[in-house]
Amino acid sequence: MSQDPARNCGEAGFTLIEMTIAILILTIGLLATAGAVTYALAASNMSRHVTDAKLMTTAVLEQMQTLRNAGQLTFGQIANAGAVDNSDATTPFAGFSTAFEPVSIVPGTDGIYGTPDDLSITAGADGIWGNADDVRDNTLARPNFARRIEISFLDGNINLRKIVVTTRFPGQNGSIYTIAGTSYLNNDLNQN
Ligand SMILES: [Ca+2]
Repeated sequence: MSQDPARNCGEAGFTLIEMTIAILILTIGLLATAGAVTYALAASNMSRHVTDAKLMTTAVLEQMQTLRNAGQLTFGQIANAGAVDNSDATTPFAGFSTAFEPVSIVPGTDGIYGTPDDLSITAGADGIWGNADDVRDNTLARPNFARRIEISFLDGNINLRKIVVTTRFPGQNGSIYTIAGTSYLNNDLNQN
């Protein structure tokens, strides 16, 4: 009975060197795929941070209009600390900080985002919210994000405010990025 030469060839299998080369090629391919997946995840993460920072910026810009329209703050009170005019207000307001502050998921007892009581869960021994003895819960803040609110008179017009909100957020490789939004608010409930 004669043997099939082609079958003999098939039974010889792969040599060690062939297997080594095949594994090497497979490993290079897997490493390249892992690199692409890592890059895609980093890009996706960055994209999410940009979107969140934009929302954090516009949310505070829109809050200012709501505060004015709802009468929660008077036009004179929508200002940074030190520039607040409480003369027409029933409830005094200390003003918004000009520093970068943590971005809280809750506005605190005053219902206003961007004030010192945003992270407070109790008022502390003095019973006054938003001062140094408050008990704060830092887990209410979005980690590595911070926001600044700058309010000025536009061109010296006392009936027109310029509001610039800047949100700082984490970028790739430990870098920090910022997004800023500007809006204008006038002393008229019927307009923007
Ligand atoms: Ca607050």
